[in-house]
Amino acid sequence: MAVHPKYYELLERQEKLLSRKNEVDADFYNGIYERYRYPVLTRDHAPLIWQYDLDQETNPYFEERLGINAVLNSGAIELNGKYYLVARVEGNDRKSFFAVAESESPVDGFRFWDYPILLEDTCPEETNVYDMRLTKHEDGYIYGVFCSESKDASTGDLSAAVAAAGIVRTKDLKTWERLPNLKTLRSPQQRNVVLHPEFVDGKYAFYTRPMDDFIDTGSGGGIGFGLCEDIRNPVIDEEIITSRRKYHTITEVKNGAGAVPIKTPRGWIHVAHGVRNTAAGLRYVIYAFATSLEDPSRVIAEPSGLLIGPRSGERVGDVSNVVFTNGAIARENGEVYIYYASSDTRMHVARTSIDRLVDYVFHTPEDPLRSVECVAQRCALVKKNLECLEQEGK
Ligand code: M1P
Repeated sequence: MAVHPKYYELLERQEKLLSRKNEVDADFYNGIYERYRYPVLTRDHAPLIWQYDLDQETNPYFEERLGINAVLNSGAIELNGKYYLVARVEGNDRKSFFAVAESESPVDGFRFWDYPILLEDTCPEETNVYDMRLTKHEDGYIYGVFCSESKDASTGDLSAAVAAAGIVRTKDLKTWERLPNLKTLRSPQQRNVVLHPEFVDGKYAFYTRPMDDFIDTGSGGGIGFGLCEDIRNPVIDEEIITSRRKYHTITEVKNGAGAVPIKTPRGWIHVAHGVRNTAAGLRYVIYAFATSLEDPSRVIAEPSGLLIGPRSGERVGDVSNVVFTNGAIARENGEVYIYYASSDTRMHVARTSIDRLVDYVFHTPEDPLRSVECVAQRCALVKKNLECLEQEGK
């Protein structure tokens, strides 16, 4: 066996990308967070050994054998001072899988480990897996909760599918134990399920997203919350709704939990996604809300509108006009990194802090839900500002 010389050429080119330093995008300001100029993971970050047969004899034209189409919705975690993204990698065959990318820095330098994660094959009907949320739970495990998708065999519709929440756990991101999929007795389908990091009333607590159907949430009123006694036999009987979908807002069509909630002195801060319909199709944005420390299902603050929307090149990709998050890292020093994918194609990072997020969530006005009241809200701000400027003599 001899390695094809083209491999070394491509490797050198990829190395330039992997070692590129990221920088804050100076063209963007909102005071709440900084955006970074370059994506942190793209399909071009995928190891060449995942895609090419390097052997010159069996691959004389050095053709891609198993291409990678996109790297998107990644869970995120800090462990022993390093940063890890468990990315959703989508092959050219449309199947997604999980792979760990590691870095010394939260904003650049992410490199995939040699092997993607090979999950235990415990669900013969499962066709696809994606969007893992990583929870460092107080029971000592790191849990990965993801969407486990199967064909809906009960109909003749070839596209019909069923979404459920798959669960794995690990201590080192290397060895993964698969647990049974979560059963929600009152909701036929589930996606965007997130495990809360602490026990609630001595039980495992999940944010859910009850759905009647694979795409439409139907009667599912928003982000749900339910308790489960035994994580090795995970069943949720009752789900209550925490962050509700609302008419003529960014969550009108659907919403879903995103990153694992971040604990702050004022409450749990959630970064989630909201979906509305437009003439150009569904538009996904990221929004935030807070729930009570005493009762993490009770919303105590919900600022109006979106926190992160797709911008410039982020707007275009496999599923355009989408930003989606399922991972954030809150560091001990108060910095927070929100990892988000744009247009189901690539991964980005935004930097903020606990203090700034708390200020944003608790001091941004709520959506009064009607134009006339929104204008009144804005006029009150203008009036205050004009008075402020007048006092300064400007
Ligand atoms: O294509 C946008 C997103 O669509 C789904 O989100 P939701 O369940 O809220 O519709 C997810 O499949 C997600 O992976 C995807 O990014």
